Amino acid sequence: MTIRPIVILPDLKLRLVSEPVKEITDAIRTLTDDMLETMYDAPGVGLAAIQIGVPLRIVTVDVSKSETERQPMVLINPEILWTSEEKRTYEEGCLSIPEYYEEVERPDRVRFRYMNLDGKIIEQEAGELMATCVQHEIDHLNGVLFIDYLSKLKRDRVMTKFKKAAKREASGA
Ligand code: K1U
Ligand code: ZN
Repeated sequence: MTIRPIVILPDLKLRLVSEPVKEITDAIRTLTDDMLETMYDAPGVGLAAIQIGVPLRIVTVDVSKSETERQPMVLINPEILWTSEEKRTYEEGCLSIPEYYEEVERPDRVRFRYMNLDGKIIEQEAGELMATCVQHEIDHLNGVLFIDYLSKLKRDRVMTKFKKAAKREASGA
């Protein structure tokens, strides 16, 4: 398993709409192993394939927050089927926007469908952090970032900060 570099804002790859996975191959299994390794190393509770530069509709999730009893999940071609009217607010972060956290309001509960690595289609309902995380990750598959839910002022501020950091990095300063 390999820890892969995480794509950071303002990289435009983060705005791509990822393609569905057509077949579960050894290459897909290696990719999902690497995604889990990268997610645990970060550390994060979720990761979308595009965050390591691969525009495929794959997400890894582990909301257990436990190093001893990990509960890794691999969601292939995940889709939201239903969202509750009730909303909840959670202070979100993003591995592609390091050290920036803001409260985001989203549906409190979701019902979603995905394929697992055995090719089985699974439907599941989730609340709490899992519901927030699944919505955040499926947004990544559609090129949407949590900062898109913030005011234009906050979004512009964070974009400017990360554009400046990328310029500094490119100039070697
Ligand atoms: O997709 C990502 O960028 C990962 C992101 C997912 C996420 C965070 C918060 C709410 C919903 C979804 C993260 O995992 S950021 C890191 C994080 O939240 C965390 C890391 C270690 C322990 C607990 C949380
Ligand atoms: Zn994210």
